[in-house]
Amino acid sequence: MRIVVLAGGIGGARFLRGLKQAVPDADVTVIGNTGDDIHLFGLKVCPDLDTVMYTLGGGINEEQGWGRADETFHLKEELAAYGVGPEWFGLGDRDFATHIVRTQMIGAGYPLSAVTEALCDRWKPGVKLIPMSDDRVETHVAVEVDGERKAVHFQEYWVRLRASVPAEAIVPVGAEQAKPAPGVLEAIADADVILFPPSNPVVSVGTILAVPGIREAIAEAGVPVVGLSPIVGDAPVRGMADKVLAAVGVESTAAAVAEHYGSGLLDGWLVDTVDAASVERVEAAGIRCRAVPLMMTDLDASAQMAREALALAEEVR
Ligand code: GDP
Ligand code: FO1
Ligand code: CA
Repeated sequence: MRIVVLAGGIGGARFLRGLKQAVPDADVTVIGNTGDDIHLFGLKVCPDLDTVMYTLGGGINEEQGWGRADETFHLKEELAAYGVGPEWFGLGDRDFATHIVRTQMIGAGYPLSAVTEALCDRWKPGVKLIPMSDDRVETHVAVEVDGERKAVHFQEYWVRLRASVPAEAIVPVGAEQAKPAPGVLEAIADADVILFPPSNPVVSVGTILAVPGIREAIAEAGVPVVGLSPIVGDAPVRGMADKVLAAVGVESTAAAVAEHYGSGLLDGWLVDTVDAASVERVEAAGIRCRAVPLMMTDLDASAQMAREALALAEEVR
């Protein structure tokens, strides 16, 4: 079975780990969000690609959900001693090596997709991980700080400002000009099923869908497209999805997120059992819906979610 998954960071990575346990023989292609990417200290950092790679490859900091296990921060401390920041972004020593290798290869002329493949040669995530695009796309957030409206990088909004200022607009800068990376459209066209994990619908899956051609390819693939809600009990399980959903005019409920994707894209949608009352509303929007446990408390729970998603895909096929 060929499965394509559009993934952000933590939500996508944890779901993928469950999917691999549920269907170990499946051929899984992950289209990763690169809108969170940031250039720091002359290095290119790809948080969502790395979160998927480290999580599936066994190198992730499990408690945090991002960054490396067993990490130290000597390099960051030394940079700070020179007065070189930003100090608000926590890059660890082990993680730095990934960004150095990536930046060196890009400097040598390799596209991000080839670099990602090379990094995955070490981590062996057991999936084919492809960035959504080799072209630079950077999510910016329009915020108002001290009465002044300005655009900040998504990482600055989330990590430095902790999403504490109202987000007024989300702009995936560069997306309109970006091309899907090699293999993205081919994987979608060859897929037996396409899954949206419980990733952020705006700044993860939304950014991937903003790359011209990807949304169209999914809609035209002619195979079941099934998503899992990242919103449980009218709130994100973690992160700032409620804030960025508000910025695009979508309420923070499992049903509203399904409607936001729409029946032109989604065939099936899973909501958590606490949101069972919203099943009717989602089905009224033309999307088959089931309520099942959606908390990824451990690997078995994530695997069961993956099985439910694949079962719903068979129902709508
Ligand atoms: P990020 O890039 O690290 O923010 O990760 P993603 O975009 O892949 O996923 C973020 C989303 O995952 C957030 O909106 C969370 O609400 C959602 N999420 C995290 N853990 C869980 C979980 O256990 N269950 C569900 N249903 N959603 C989750
Ligand atoms: N998240 C934080 O909350 N604080 C950090 O200092 C931080 C550093 C960081 C470094 C590398 C990396 O791959 C991820 C990192 N993250 C950090 C997570 C990242 O900002 C977010 O998980 C996603 O980009 C949000 O979608
Ligand atoms: Ca992300």
